[in-house]
Amino acid sequence: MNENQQDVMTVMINDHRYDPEEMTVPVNSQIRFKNDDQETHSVTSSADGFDLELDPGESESIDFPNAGTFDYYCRYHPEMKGMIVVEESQIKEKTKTEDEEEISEN
Ligand SMILES: [Cu+2]
Repeated sequence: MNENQQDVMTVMINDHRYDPEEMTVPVNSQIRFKNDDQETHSVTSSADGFDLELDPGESESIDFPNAGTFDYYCRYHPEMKGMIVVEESQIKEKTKTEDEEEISEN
């Protein structure tokens, strides 16, 4: 078996709940949503535009290339709510510019 090089975290859907309901991941994470319930659920975010529909036993993944807070819910059961918090990773990428000069107070 070839394990993923990337950390893949999983949100399980079971008993009309996302588990965990809140997950914090670094930028560029991929999160897998797996429906372990007996009926169809969705993973829908109106703000960020993702919308997975998962039949029982199905799973799909979403990439999170940008930092932010992403609320989502289930279209079929609006009481089902979850949140993904994507944080800047500690490792700076090479896109950082040098115009961040320190401003000293007088
Ligand atoms: Cu649902």
